[in-house]
Amino acid sequence: MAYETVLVADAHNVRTITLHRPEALNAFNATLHDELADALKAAERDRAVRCLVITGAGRAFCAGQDLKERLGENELSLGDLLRQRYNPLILRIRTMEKPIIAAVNGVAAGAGCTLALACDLRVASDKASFVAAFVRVGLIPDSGCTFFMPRLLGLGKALELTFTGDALEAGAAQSLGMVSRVVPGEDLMATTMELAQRLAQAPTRAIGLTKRAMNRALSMDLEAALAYETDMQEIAGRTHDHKEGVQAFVEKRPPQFRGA
Ligand code: T3D
Repeated sequence: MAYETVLVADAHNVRTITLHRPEALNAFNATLHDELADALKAAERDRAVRCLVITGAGRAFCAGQDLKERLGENELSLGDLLRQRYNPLILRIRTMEKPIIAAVNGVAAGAGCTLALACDLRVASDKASFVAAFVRVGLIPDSGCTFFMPRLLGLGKALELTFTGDALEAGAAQSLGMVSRVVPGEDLMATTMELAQRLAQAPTRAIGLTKRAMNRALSMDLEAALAYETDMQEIAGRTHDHKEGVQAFVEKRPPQFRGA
C-alpha cells in the first residue's frame, strides 16, 4: 500500500516504518495518524513480520503534534484528538505481540517523545534527543508520557523533564536506561537492523507473550503477576518454538524458530 506520509520496507521478517514528513520534523497531522495506524495494523496482521522498526525521515524522529494543523479550523478538541488518534496509536504499539524498536534518528519531541517511549526498545543516534515539549505549549504530558516516563526514568527525572521541557540528549538517556544503545548517526540503521533481525529470528510468540505479561505486571501485585505469567507460560509451552528450542538444546544445534 502506498502512503503519503509513511514509508514501509521489509527485509528478513523485519518491517521498517518511516515517518515521512521531514519538512515538519515528522510532526503528526491527520494523514500521518491515519497512515501510521493503517501501517501498524497491517504489520500486526502479517505473520511474516516478526519485528517492527519505527524511525523518522530526515533530521528528526518526530516533533509530536503538528502545531500548525492545530491552528486550522474544524480541528478536534484536544480530548477528542487524544481519544481518537494518540491513545489508540499508543495502545496498538503496547499490545502488538511483536517486538517494536524505535530507531531514534534525531529529536523526539512531545508525542514524538512518547511514541519512542511506547516502543519496546530504543536505539538512538548520537544526534537524538528527547524533549517533553508539552509544557512549552502550555499542555500536560500526554499520549502515555505520564505512564512511561516515570517508569523508565524514575519520578524525579520525569518530573524535571516534563516541568522544564528541557532536552535529554541521547547519551544521558542511555545513562538513565531509557535507550539501549547510542551509535553514530550513520550507523543507526545498520545497528538497529542487526538487533531487529536477531529478534525476528527469535520465538515471536514467546516474545509477544512476554510483552503481554510485562505490560500486565506493571499494574499487578506479585500474586496476580505470578498467576498471569503462569497462564502465558501454558500458552508458550504449547508452541512449536518451545519444542524446537528444547530439541535443539538436546541435539546441541542452533534452534530454528518459526515464530509460532
Ligand atoms: O493538539 C495538541 O496539541 C494535543 C497533542 C499534544 C501532543 C504534543 O505532541 S504537544 C507538543 C507538540 N510539539 C512541540 O511542541 C514541539 C515543537 N517543535 C519544537 O519545539 C522544535 O521544532 C524542536 C525542538 C522539535 C526542534 O527544534 P529545531 O530548532 O531543531 O527545529 P525548528 O527550526 O524549530 O523546526 C524545523 C521546522 O519544523 C520548522 O518549520 P519551518 O519554519 O522550517 O517551515 C518548524 O516550524 C517545523 N516544526 C517543528 N516542530 C513542529 C513543526 N511544525 C509543526 N508542528 C510541529 N510540532
